[in-house]
Amino acid sequence: MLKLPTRDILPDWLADAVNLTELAKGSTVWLAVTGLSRAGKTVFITSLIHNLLSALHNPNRMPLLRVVGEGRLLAARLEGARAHRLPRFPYAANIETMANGGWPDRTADISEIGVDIRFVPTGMVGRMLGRISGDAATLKLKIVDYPGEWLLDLPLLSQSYAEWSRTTLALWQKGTRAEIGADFLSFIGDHAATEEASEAVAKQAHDLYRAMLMTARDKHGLSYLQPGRFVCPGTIGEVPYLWFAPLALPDGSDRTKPGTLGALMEERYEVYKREVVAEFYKTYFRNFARQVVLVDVLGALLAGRTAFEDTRLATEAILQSFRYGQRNILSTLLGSARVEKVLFAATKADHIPDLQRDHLSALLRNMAAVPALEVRGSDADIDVTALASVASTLEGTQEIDSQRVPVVVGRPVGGATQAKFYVGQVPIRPPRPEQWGAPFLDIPVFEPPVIDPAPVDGVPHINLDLALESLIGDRLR
Ligand SMILES: Nc1nc2c(ncn2[C@@H]2O[C@H](COP(=O)(O)OP(=O)(O)O)[C@@H](O)[C@H]2O)c(=O)[nH]1
Ligand SMILES: [Mg+2]
Repeated sequence: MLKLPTRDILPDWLADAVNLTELAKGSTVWLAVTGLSRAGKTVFITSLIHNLLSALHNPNRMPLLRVVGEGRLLAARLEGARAHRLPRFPYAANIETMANGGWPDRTADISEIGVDIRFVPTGMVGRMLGRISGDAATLKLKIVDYPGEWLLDLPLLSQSYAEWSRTTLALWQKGTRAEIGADFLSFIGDHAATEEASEAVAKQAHDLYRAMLMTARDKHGLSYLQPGRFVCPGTIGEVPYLWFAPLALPDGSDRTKPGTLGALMEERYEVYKREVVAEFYKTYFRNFARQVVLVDVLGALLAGRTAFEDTRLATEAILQSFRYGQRNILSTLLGSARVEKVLFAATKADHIPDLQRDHLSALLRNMAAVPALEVRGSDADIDVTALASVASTLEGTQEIDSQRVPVVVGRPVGGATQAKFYVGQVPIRPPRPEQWGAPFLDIPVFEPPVIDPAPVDGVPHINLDLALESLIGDRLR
């Protein structure tokens, strides 16, 4: 058996290129998939896995993932079920549902699934290694699905209960929110922070506050909703420390008096920050070196001004979890661990023709004010794209007012046949208030394409291979 040369006698180019031991033994990369509810996380992961498992049979499905396009993929298979810390992502059930023409069930918790990818490393290093070890490399890709709502809690960590209450109430006392929040606002109007602490009143305030958040999300399409666990609780269940809500605190006071309702709320708020928010960042987030944040930009545009503005706020807030600018709370929680790459992706891009997809990613970039490359400093490496995990339409053109315009061709849900749809124009900047008069887009819900549940043909998609290449391509060289 040949011995591997030790690192310090290797030529520089080789020593720099790769950690040989790691390459020979296989290594692991964590890819977290996040985004607000309905952004497309479940469909993204299901399609990604199905296409990876199918890539050997149908390399044309993922040509821009270089390990596939360059013919270096040897095998991709699901990691066996082991005793994992996190629940397993239900890939098999999901692909079955999609093959039957449906969309997967709604989920609101964290889950995990692994794919082992065996491949021939690129270039000289690979050929040399191949000779030395007779082995290909294996990358263990660990994919985690977690609710983007949880990232909306980052600002809480640097806010006292009084500060959080003031900011939150200021937001809910305006516009549409004030209408949605009428019951809650009137209840806390009757219960001052200074009144005597009462378990029952605290719970009632919490229930009204939470009901208000759910209505805002489900009936009005709002997404900038805090705390994130009130909307997506995950597995923590109904623990009493969750039973808090903001209260109107007298101006200038940052302390609550012991024994008051305010003090009870404050105590719970602080436990929530410590046990839930900080714990999430310390236990999980720090391992997710690569992350993709999915945003349903088209859905937000369709939902109108208030919902769009709210998605913009939420996306901006989510971005903060990937910025380490100054010494901030995040650096303290993550220690030396860093998120290396983040891709912000506008999903469901199959609803619009090819020419509009650049507009869609430009809009996402402008919405979230993703910093330009030059000013990023110590942030994660942030990129933006538009994609469709499942393409339910094809491209076409149609004559409108004696002009040929690009359209999408698909079968609307419940419709008998395919039809052409001119869906409108995607603006490249967040629309100004006066621009919301007429709707920007008119998009039907399309039937998903025909899908084979066996991992042979894969799922038609747009840019999924490119997205994966930008996220983990460097680990498959
Ligand atoms: N046409 C189309 N619809 C999609 C796509 N991805 C998601 N959807 C739709 O969006 C819904 C929500 O997606 P899902 O993955 O469950 O969102 P999650 O809550 O982020 O996990 C699905 O039920 C589909 O109707 C896509 O790539 N194309
Ligand atoms: Mg889901």
